[in-house]
Amino acid sequence: MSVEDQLQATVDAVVQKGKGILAADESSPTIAKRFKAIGVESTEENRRSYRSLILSTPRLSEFISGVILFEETLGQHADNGMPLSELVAQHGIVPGIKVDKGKFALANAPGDEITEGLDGLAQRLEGYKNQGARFAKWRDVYNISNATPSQLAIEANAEVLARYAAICQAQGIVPIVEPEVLIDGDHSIDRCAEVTETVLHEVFHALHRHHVVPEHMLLKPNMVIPGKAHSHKASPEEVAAQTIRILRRTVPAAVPCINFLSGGQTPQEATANLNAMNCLVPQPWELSFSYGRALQEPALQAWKGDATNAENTQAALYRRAMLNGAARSGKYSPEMESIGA
Ligand code: 5MM
Repeated sequence: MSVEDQLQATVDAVVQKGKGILAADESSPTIAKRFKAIGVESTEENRRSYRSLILSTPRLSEFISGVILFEETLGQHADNGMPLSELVAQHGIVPGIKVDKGKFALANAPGDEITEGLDGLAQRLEGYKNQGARFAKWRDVYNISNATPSQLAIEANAEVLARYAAICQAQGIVPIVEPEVLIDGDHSIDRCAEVTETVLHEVFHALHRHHVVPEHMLLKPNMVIPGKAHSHKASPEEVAAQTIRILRRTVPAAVPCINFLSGGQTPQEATANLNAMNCLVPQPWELSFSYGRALQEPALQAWKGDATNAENTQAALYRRAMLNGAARSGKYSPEMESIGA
């Protein structure tokens, strides 16, 4: 199969009506934080056992078409001895891999960060592909304050994101491009809109400069929402209107799907906001999810590191995936939250 055909086949498999992506690619410090909140030690075996449990959730593929894994997970095995990436693929879910190496302070830009991991990326991708990964993910972050993000940070991050995406496509790996404007702070929804618009403009200019094919990538942006500490809480309709306004100004119609991150919203908020967007007039792209916390939080709470909670853990994940599957076509309602809970 040609590289183009490989990319198209992966896009077709991941972008499906009523389905989205499960982000299970927490790096070691992040998963340690999530486990600490439920009183579980982050050992290699606990991480394997938790991920084996959620990835074996029966019928998960009804609402999940792709899963993003962390490098360690790609090399781990399920309880039945099968490599986790194989288990996922056997369930009809496409395995993907987080390939960035995390964020670091950006020199000469106080308060800004830059994501690293480009060195040796092409070689690493070859290995990940042999282990079953068909798409990749790279996350850039932007902190909002009076002075940040600086133009320097916006340009530097866009450049690495575009280089990453170009390298992925050359290897037949579909890149998920994730520029995340963080929810932390007391900024207004208008300020989030302004920063998100500037960031996305810069990202798509860089992608164009690096000849990234928009049909063969997925965008994973933040929604346009007020900062967590802001006095005003936006309704799903307001979030939907502001987010779509910014995306229509910045994202080419050729991009097949926009898979939002949840970014610290509660699971219910993330579902309601996605639903509100899918209630608006049809957009040029599909609007879906690639949630980490908003899909996994109830499952982690149900699990608490105890194998006897396995069934409830899988039920909690399945339920959240189902509600987001409904939000994918504007068919979710808050009343559905109490059904079967
Ligand atoms: C699941 O977490 C991913 C990896 O994050 P770290 O590098 O901080 O460990 C993260 O990129 C995630 O995929 C996105 O932030 C979306 O997850 P949320 O929880 O924001 O939906």
